[in-house]
Amino acid sequence: MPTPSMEDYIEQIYILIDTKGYARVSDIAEALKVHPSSVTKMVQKLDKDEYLNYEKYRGLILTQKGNKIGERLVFRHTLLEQFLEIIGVEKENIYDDVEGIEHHLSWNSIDRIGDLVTYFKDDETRMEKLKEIQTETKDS
Ligand SMILES: [Mn+2]
Repeated sequence: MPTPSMEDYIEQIYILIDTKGYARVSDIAEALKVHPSSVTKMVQKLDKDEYLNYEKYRGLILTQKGNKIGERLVFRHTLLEQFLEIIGVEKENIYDDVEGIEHHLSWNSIDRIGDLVTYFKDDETRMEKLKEIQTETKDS
């Protein structure tokens, strides 16, 4: 299993490749707000653990294993954003809160949160009922 830090890298690399077609060390450093030398170090570790293939002057590609995990990490992040939005968390807090909790939940918890998100998305009246409660408790 990748560590929380490895997960952050795999997630960002997956997003970069998905949106730009490639992930450069400098882009990863910028996305994660870390020094490029830290990226190089981590990328070498991820290469060793077979999440990606890295060649210094040719860039990097995710292996099948890295790609599969990247996809799940992005799914998890998006799901948790939806969850926090449903329970009424202020928009400005959502991204940072997800970054803070996403590595610390079991896949079991993620799946059950997924059920809850589905429950509210399936039926607009459920969402409205919850919103009523949120409005009542907002300033208490
Ligand atoms: Mn994330």
